Amino acid sequence: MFKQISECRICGSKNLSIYLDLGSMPLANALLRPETKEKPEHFFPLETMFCNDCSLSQLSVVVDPNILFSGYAYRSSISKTFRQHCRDMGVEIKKRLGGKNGLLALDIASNDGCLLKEFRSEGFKVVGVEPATNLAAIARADAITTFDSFWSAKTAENIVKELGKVDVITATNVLAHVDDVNAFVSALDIVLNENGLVVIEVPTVANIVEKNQFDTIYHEHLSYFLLKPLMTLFERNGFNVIDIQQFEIHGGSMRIFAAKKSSSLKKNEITINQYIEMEELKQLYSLQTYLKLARNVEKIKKELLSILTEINEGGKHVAAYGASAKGNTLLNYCGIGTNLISFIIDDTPEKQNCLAPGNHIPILPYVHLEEKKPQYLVLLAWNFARELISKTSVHRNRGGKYIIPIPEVKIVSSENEL
Ligand code: DWN
Repeated sequence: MFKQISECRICGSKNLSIYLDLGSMPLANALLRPETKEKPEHFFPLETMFCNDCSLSQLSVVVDPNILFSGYAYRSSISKTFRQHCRDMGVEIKKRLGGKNGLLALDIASNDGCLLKEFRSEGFKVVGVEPATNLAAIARADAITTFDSFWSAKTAENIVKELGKVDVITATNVLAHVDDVNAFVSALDIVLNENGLVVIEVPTVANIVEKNQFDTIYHEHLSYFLLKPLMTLFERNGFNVIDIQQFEIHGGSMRIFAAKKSSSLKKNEITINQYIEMEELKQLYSLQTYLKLARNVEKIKKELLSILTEINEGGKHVAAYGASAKGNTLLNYCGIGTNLISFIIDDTPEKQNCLAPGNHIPILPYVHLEEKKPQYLVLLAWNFARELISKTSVHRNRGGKYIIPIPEVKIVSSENEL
């Protein structure tokens, strides 16, 4: 079900140091469905290692991707904020490719077609690759051509055979989930046109370390990238990183643009060098920087437990919003269960009426918020705090408060206090 990692997946070094051990944890998206509630849960080590040679952070184990991703409960399009992010990306990429209509866009790990629907409305022809058959079916129902498989050279060849080469490849929040990153990147070369663009989005390690986002660590996320190791990876596989942008989405993401070494697309040397300088300035190439995170994680655990205990002992009722994967890392690491949080609201149909993995907190539809009227809502999807607060006026108007757990535990009454 899983394998131990002893070499860095980017540079092959064995000089790896564990800097954060979150213990034995269940799979963050392995919700317990009513029909499988009695089945035993699988727990795996959740340790993060730093490569002392290329600075890549990576988990010490790789869980079989077929276990992680074949039936997947996460839908990208649930969040209005993320849909807008995809729309803006479509506009940006169309501009970078000369503003033409009819270009072919491939999204790898296309989920429910969220990004491709926005690209289609920007005038792209679209095709997706999605291994979770439940999500691929949703995308196809929206007339999005979707290959239900993992990304591979074979999948790339099949796309070229059926549709020809593509003009842009997007991969948002997927490269971090891949064990053989060299095979992943080299397969891009098969399907991309000579002057095509690769667009990769991954969580920013700088934010994970500086903003205590340890809940972003779970078994789906095998790697936690800095720009420097990503450049090494792409250059080794026939590409150059030609630009980089940063976004707030998902707690802070970097978007890197890559092109074939033979491409005529221009490289933005200044921006790339500035970003590398930032990584150096923040000492992100030094193990010491990461060792601080462990201390901050303990602080968050202590503060969150004490606030929730005090509220419950005071006879008040606490629920949560957003049955996110990150939320399960947070709850399970802090040992929080139904003793402190009675239920989690989530708008994802596939998650409702399930139990969250490990802590077994019930996940319920929004209507329960109005029925059960908790005084506090822990925003487990704190990365969408504004969106969640704006849609819970019923909770706010009765004096309900929000607990934001990351980057430090705080209680707010409205989005103005974020
Ligand atoms: O990398 C990944 C990120 C991008 O998404 C995947 N491995 C899995 C997933 O991680 P996550 O579950 O921590 O992501 P989110 O997007 O922070 O999860 C938000 C949760 O909150 C989802 O279950 C949907 C839910 N939600 C909701 O019910 N109503 C979110 C919003 C904005 C809402 O309005």
